[in-house]
Amino acid sequence: MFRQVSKTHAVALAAALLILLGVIYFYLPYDIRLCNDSNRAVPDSRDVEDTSISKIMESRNCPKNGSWKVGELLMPSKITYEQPSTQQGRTDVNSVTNWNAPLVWEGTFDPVVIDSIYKPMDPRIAVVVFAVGKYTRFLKGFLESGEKHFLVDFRVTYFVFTDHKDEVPEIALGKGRKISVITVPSAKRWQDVVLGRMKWATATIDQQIRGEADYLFMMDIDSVFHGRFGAESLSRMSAVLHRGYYKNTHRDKFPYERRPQSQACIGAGQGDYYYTAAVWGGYLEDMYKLVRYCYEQSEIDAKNNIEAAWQEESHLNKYLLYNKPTKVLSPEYLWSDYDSKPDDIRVIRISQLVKNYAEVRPNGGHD
Ligand code: UD2
Repeated sequence: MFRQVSKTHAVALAAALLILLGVIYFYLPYDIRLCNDSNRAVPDSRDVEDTSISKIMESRNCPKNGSWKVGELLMPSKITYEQPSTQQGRTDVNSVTNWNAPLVWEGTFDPVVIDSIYKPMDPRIAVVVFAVGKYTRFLKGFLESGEKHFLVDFRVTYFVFTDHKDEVPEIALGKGRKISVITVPSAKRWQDVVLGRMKWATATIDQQIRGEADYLFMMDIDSVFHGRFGAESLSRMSAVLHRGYYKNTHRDKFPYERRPQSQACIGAGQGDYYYTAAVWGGYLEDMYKLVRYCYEQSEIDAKNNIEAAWQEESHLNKYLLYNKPTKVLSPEYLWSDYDSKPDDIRVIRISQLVKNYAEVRPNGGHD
């Protein structure tokens, strides 16, 4: 009898213990369950979307079955870098927007810190450039200088859209970097190339790039890199201040589209900054949404017999007024050989070339 009771008790006790262990396990912080590296905070995969970056990051040191939030700023231990200061920094320029996004200038970030955060993520970066008609002449300079300065040591694919496949030069590329050539038709008007970029990019992101990249940049081809254009430029949506309007220009003087008939219209008294359409980038899906938006809005305009003053740049500015960029890049991220360098531009990272518009464009003409 005694033996029977104790056996029943033992079974009940074991069951209770098991339940208790189960409860403790369930309520244990998720990072303790998955990862022994106490330097890392591993996000709770229960509220995390499964994205390609999170898949890449899973394969890093830590959890095999966890996932990571895109945009997290994880840093490996044992990196040495200068202590950041709350008192010292750039005082000649504003380095934060009024929606609290970083405004990136030389001196506002430590490349050692930035690289140690982003390089282990090993994101795939797509760069979409168009070289239609005579613009193929700019490919060599852009690509060669990109290999020296653009997200060096990152996986980069340059998607070159061109009507002259045979004019895409052979370039020595770094490890993990490639060129993918996409054929597009020639155009009679430069405006059609500029706007056509939105149409072709929308279709190609949808059909091809989506499976091959985590971040995407849209860039003008007639530019050359001169300095580091690194991971400090990466964010969900990064837009570059147009060099011509970044200081001392009242927003009512920005070259926004002003005609109410256009979808891109921005009224007086509105607007934050004037962004260039020559360099913009972000997470692939956010960029897809924006590129498609520019395409669709310009199509609506075309049906209404209107073309926005600065084509896709006008639609881009309209979108970014209501969907604020998560990083604003200073004009270091697109300067121009037309202008001399003012003191607040400490580094020219990429610069638009001087070109003979009448000679290089199919229908000639300046802006
Ligand atoms: C400005 C913007 C540009 C766009 C355009 C809209 C700057 C630095 N750039 O450029 O982003 O918003 O205005 O009007 O502010 N292209 C060709 N073949 C052509 C014509 C253009 O491939 O025949 C491509 C090429 O990649 C070029 C880009 O379109 O870099 C922009 O054209 P652009 O350089 O002629 O226009 P631009 O300098 O006025």
